[in-house]
Amino acid sequence: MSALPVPADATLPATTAQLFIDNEAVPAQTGQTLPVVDPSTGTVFGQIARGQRDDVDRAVRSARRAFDGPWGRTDAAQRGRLLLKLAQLVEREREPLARIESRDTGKPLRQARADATALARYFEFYGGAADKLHGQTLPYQEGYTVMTLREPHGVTGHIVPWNYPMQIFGRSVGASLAAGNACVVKPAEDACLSLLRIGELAAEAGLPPGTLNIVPGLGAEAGQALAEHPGVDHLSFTGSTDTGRRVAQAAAAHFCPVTLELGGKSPQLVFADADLQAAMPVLVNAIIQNAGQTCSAGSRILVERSIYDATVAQLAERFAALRAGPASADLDLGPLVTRKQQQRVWDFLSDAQASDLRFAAQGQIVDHAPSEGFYQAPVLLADVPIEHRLSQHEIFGPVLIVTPFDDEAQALAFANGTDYGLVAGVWTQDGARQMRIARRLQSGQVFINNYGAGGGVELPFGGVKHSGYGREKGFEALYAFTSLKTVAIRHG
Ligand code: TXE
Repeated sequence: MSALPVPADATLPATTAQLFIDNEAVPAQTGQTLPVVDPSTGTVFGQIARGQRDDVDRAVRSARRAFDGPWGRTDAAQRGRLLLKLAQLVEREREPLARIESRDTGKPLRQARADATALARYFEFYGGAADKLHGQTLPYQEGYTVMTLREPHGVTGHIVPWNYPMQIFGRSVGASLAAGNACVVKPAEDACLSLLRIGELAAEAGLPPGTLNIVPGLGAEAGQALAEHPGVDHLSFTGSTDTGRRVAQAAAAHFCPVTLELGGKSPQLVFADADLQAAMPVLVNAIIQNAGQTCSAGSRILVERSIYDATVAQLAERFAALRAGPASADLDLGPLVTRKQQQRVWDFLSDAQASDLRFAAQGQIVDHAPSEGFYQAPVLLADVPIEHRLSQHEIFGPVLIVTPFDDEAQALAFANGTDYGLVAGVWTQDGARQMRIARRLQSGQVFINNYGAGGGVELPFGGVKHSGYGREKGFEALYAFTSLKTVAIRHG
């Protein structure tokens, strides 16, 4: 039986996607389900099993058996081969995976395709890295040999949000499996179909039963149960700051280490000497991609006053040309993921209106977009004071904030002046300033004269301050998924 309704096109009948445990599709123990909603139309097109505490427990036990059994005995080179095989299967299934994701999340098709490509690349990167992760020998006193061993934690839990299910799954599960852990994944209740299909592909690639288990369900039920489970040895969480705090508290009760990626209010600093022509499409894309529902969205632009009016005018021209519509129409933006997200963005925009902020430009929702879909036209807000709520909080929608600054010191103060610190962009031709600012920005990543570096599977990623802690992506992530053991031998 398939875990999935497999909605490879937009017209499939409603069926129920099950949990994926021990390489098998199984119903939730309560038999309960949750609706799957198409954000482009606002209609229900399927059901997913509603995993709860008992299901999470079953998945953790299954992962433990795999870790103590066949998976734990699989050597690093073979783990790498299996991940490379999984990468190939994801490539083979790129189009159906993209279509599932696009329907489930509302992403325009080409963005969903890019996510599937990135997922394959994560498995490829970590497949290649699996047998290159090792400890060291350390100089110590005469008569000793001391070494460190990098060992997997055991069972790792992964709480995945709905904005980039495939990419976030790839970066955390890929690294964890490469390091030798067995995984239990709790996808977001709003978007889990692609991940259930990937579970099946992992089984097809040859991962032993229990190595990768997927339990969809509500955050407060399955998510909380996973964070609290004493059998989980490491947790990766991507989502909101409030939920991240709850997850970290639950994990602390059993001393479980956590990696937290909690979003941001990422600034791009544009100085008067910037190459504006090169910057402009990047500035727009950084907030438009995935309808602004991106943890690293470039959601604030700080512009030196001498070029401020010209920059806002150029941005406004581009914003006015942007179009939002159904995911299948593959426009600049799809709908937001849920009615709840749409309401959240509306609340921020009502606040902007109440505060008399300047709406410098707005894109359009195309006429043929279904009226029940969760659409939001992109909005450009100019002259927004740094202390305003819209400058301080993550909106998670296609709303770009622009603020002028007078000098480098003020630019830095504004850039660092929120609770977040995930990503920053700096646009200037002045090499000394590039380095000065890169060092002083409170941010996990800094991009100079670019933004996001095309996704950067290889580039360590994570935040400071309320954006979280720990690093994902790149080789660095592998360290988080291992614990270091020191072995000291006295041989005289
Ligand atoms: O997030 P939650 P929501 C931000 C963004 C967005 C806001 C709210 O600003 O507008 O969060 O989104 C699971 N124990 N980001 O409500 O609640 C949940 O099921 C364990 C930023 O969707 O953080 C889902 O799988 N897990 C972000 C995941 O946590 C729990 C991505 C994220 O949900 C849980 C998403 C609990 N008690 C939202 N409660 C980013 N950093 O990219 C919920 N979950």
